[in-house]
Amino acid sequence: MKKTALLTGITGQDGAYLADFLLKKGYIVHGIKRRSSLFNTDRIDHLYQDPHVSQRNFVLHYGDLTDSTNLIRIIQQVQPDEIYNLAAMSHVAVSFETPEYTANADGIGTLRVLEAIRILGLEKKVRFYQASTSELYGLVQETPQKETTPFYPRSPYAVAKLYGYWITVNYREAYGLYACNGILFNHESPIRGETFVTRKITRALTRIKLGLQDCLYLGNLDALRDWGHARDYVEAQWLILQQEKPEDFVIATGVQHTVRDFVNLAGRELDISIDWRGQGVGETGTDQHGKVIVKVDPRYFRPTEVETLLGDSTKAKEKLGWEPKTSFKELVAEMVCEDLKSAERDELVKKHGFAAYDYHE
Ligand code: NDP
Ligand code: GDR
Repeated sequence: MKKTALLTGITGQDGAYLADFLLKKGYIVHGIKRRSSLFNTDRIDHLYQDPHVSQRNFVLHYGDLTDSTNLIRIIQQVQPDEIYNLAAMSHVAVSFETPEYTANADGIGTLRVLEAIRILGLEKKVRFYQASTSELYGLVQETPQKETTPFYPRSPYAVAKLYGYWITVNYREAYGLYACNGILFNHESPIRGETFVTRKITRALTRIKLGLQDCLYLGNLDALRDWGHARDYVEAQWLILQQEKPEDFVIATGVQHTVRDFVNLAGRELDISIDWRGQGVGETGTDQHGKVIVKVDPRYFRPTEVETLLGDSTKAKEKLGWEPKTSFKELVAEMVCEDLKSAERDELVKKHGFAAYDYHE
C-alpha cells in the first residue's frame, strides 16, 4: 500500500523539495496551496499532473491555515498517513509588520491542523511534522544550540512559532499523537524566496555582474547563521516521522558564517572581489574596478535581531542517521550558478528591447 502525505506550504521552498522527495519514495502527495491572483505554483510545476487524469499521485487543494473548516474537510478527504505542516508567514522581518496575521497563520494555524486531526479521530493514524525553527533560540542562551537549549524568541514570527512548537508537544503528551518538531536551522537553495538574504545576494550579484543592477542593499552584515541546503533538510523531515517514538530534533550543519562571508563567497564565484570600507550604516563593498556594489541600508535592520545561531545536530546523527551532504561552498556555488542562468535570460530579453524590470526588496 502506498503511503499518503499531506503537505501544507507545498508551494514554498521546502514544500517543493519535500514533495519531490516523497514522490520518489512512492508516496501519494497531496498539497494545500493558497488562492492567489497570479499562478503561485512555479516551484512545483514540474510535478503537476492533469486533474482530468484518474489515479494521480500528486494532488493540490485550495486552502489556508487560517481556515479550520477547510483544513478539516481536506484532511477528512485525504485521510493522510503523514502531515507535514510547512505553511507559514516565514519572513522574520515581515513578521514585525504583520504580527497578528503571523500569529494567526504560524501559531494558531498549527493548532488548527492538530485539532482537525483530533476532531476527525485520526490521532492513531496520522503522523504530524511541525516546521519549527532555530529562531526559537533567538537571543541565544547556549552555544551551540541543541534540543535542550532554552528558547528566547526575538520576533513576532519566532513567538508564533514558539506556540506552534509547544502545542505540538502538548498534543503528543495529551492525546498520544505521533507529533514531532523539526527545529531546523536556516536552509537555502536556488528556489529560496528572493527576499531572504542568501537568495537576495546571489540574485543581486549575478545581475550586477551582467549590468542589470547597480547595487545590493543589505542590513546587518555581521549576523551569523548556520546555513544548509533545503534538499538535505527535507530528508531529515521525513526521517523524523519514520522513528518508532515521536521526538523533536535539531537539524543543522554545525558550521557558522556571517552574511558578509556569504557575499564574499558569492562574489568569488563570479570573479568579483569585494573590498569592505567603513562600518555599520556607512559601510560599503567595492569591486576590483572601484565601483560601489554593496551598501548597508538601515531599512533592513530588525527591531530585535538574532545575531548568532549555530546548531548541534548530534541527536539527529545518532538516532536518524542524518547528516548534511552539501557544504556551504557547494550551496553558494549552486545558488550563484542558477541565478546567473536567470540573469542571462533577463539580459537576453533586455537586448531584444523588452523591458527587464528591476524589482528588489
Ligand atoms: P516559504 O516561505 O518558502 O514557504 C511558505 C509556504 O507557506 C508557501 O507555500 C506559502 O504559500 C505558504 N503559506 C503562507 N501562509 C499561508 C497560509 N496562511 N495558509 C496556507 N499556506 C500558507 O518557507 P520555507 O519553505 O522556507 O519554510 C517552510 C517552513 O519551515 C515554514 O514554516 C518556515 O517558517 C519553516 N522554517 C524554514 C526554515 C528555512 O530556513 N527555510 C528554517 C526553519 C523553519 P505561498 O507560496 O502562496 O506564499
Ligand atoms: P532569517 O533569514 O531571519 O534567519 O530567517 P534571512 O535570510 O531573512 O536573514 C538572515 C540574516 O541576514 C540578515 N540580513 C538580511 N536579511 C534579509 N532578509 N535581507 C537583508 O537585506 C539582510 N541584510 C542582512 C538578517 O538581519 C538576519 O540576521 C530564516 C527564515 O527562513 C525563517 O522562516 C526560518 O525560521 C529561519 O531562517 C531559520
